[in-house]
Amino acid sequence: MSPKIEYNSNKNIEKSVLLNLYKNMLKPRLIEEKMLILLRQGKISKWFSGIGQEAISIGVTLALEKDEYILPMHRNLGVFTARNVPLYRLFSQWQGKMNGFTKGRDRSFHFGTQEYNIIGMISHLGPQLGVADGIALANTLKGNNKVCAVFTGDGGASEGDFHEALNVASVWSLPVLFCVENNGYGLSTPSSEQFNCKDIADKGIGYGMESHIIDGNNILEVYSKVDELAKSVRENPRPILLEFKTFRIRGHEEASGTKYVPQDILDFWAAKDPLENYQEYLINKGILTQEIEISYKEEIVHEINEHLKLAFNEEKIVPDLETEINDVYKAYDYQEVIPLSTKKRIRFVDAISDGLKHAMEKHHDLVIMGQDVAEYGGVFKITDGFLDIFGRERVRNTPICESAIVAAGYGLSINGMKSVMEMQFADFASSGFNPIVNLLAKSHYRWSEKADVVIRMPCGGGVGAGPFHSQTNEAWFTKTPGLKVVYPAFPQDAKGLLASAINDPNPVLFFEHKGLYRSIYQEVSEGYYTTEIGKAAILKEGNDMTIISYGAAVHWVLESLENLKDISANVIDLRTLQPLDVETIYKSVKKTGKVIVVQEDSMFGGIASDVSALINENCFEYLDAPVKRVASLETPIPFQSDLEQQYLGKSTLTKAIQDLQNY
Ligand SMILES: Cc1ncc(C[n+]2csc(CCOP(=O)(O)OP(=O)(O)O)c2C)c(N)n1
Repeated sequence: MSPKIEYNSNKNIEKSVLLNLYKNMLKPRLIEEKMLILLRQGKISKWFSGIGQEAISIGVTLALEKDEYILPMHRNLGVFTARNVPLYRLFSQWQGKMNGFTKGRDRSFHFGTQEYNIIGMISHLGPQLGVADGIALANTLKGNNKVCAVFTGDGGASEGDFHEALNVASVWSLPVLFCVENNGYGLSTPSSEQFNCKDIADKGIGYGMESHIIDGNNILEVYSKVDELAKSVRENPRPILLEFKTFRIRGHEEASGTKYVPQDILDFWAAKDPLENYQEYLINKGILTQEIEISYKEEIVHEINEHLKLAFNEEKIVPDLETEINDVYKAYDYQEVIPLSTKKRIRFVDAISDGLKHAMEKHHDLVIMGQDVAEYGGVFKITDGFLDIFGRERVRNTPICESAIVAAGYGLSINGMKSVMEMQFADFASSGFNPIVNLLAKSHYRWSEKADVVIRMPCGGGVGAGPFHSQTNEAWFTKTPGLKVVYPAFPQDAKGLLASAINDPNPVLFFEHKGLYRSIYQEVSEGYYTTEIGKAAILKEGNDMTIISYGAAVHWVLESLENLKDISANVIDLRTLQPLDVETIYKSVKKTGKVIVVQEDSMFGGIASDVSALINENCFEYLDAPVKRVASLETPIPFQSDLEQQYLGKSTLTKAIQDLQNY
């Protein structure tokens, strides 16, 4: 039988390399064959087969240097085996055991390992591509001439994340190989229902990006083409789109089968099996002998069996509550930098700008990314003049690609750098929501990897900006374990808390109320200092009641109390919403016995509700009245000023305080 794949024998590849490619392809195939048996025996739960696609994983991985990052997907077992990840660790990972990579917290290939420079996927497929942008950006800024490869499928390539990541990579000339495995189907959906151009490679034109079509079943073509392109990208950094034509010969996952795939297509691709064809080729060339074949198989099967034994013999994980809770955030030793005594009266907006500038001076690996942040200085002028001081590499205008930029921030973090992303308006975080709540928030818990990213969130109403430029959407994020949420009300706090947020290796959403930017002044300490995250401030001492608030609503409270001189309230500014300073809250409530929690956001599901519930659960015996919440209407926030004033909870606050006093 002769191979159904044309191998170009002109390629001058050494015999040892030819055999190495074969052995490397054989390994994932033999592992998979074993896994399919274990699946039938009910010993593993789910399997996404990459049989028939091994040439792509192996060719790409072996063409890259070992310290170059690869971001694989769910069918790229070969990436892991070609990087020599110990098999028992993979088997433990799939069985949810401790020797895996996620302490049993995530399954299959949903993990990364810095040791092997492999960054695994989250289920959402597309965000992976933006992470590669960030990793590549860090490589570029370090000037290390490294390339990075990221995988996706023909299905994943339909996601907005694909568009955003390619667009950003092209605009920034990032050294990324975007590897699309076009295997004909995304679950049951054929490529013809997934996209409407002839080849996925055609999409490169739209991004101004070089692209190539490669026979993904031909290991020699994959390896030599990727090797050639990787060398070229190291010399001349740029993104390249690679479409690997291949086929998913088994079901999406083992349980789902392939009934929806016409038999003639399956037969066609079965004949183009990358391993069998290459084996034939090597035998015909006299390079692969029966002896070598047997020795490879014996060695690999022995390794599989030994490592399986290790994994099966490993104890099941015993849940430990404290470990689970503690691993949500990366442990971090807060370093207090005490403020200087010299102060200057400045606005809220100036304090944030000043804090950010000091952080840029302190951290040479800190990058600012955001729309219009460079020459224009950002729409609120926070980064005005930064470009001249810190240069274009560190103060980066971004395309309108929120999702890719959040993901890129994560990629920068993975590759050892820090970033602050300016969300132009907090409202637009909805366009970057997935990477915030799934990539950044869950990273440390899932695979012990930090997400050293701060997202600045200019937010809030009272400025006549309508439903899409006025929301205060902190509750979208406080509910997601793994994020820290900071929300200052005063310039001195804003400056110190921003410095701390940037020092903290965990992802921080930093809310800045735009109504405060130019209306609130304070004597603010000069120079660099930090303010601890997670500590509330007591603004007024009093005994009649506790009033708890944060952000602009703190100023509503102070204003109301100006007109209620006979009421002595203990006023707490939370400053941080996640983690919440419950000690300060409980201490005050136990002293006063009455509480109002005030938020600018609409009522249901907000911070006030949770603070109220915590007080009820923990301080019930001390309460002399029901906990009162003051918040805005259960409508979107309207534009016209009278409507907006009616919407905002501010107008109901004074009466609420009086009612509680009289209760
Ligand atoms: C955002 C998102 N939507 C839907 C899914 C469910 N899903 C998982 S894999 C998959 C098909 C992916 O197809 P493709 O990218 O072509 O990769 P393949 O499985 O063919 O290798 C789908 C629909 C998901 N994981 N994430």
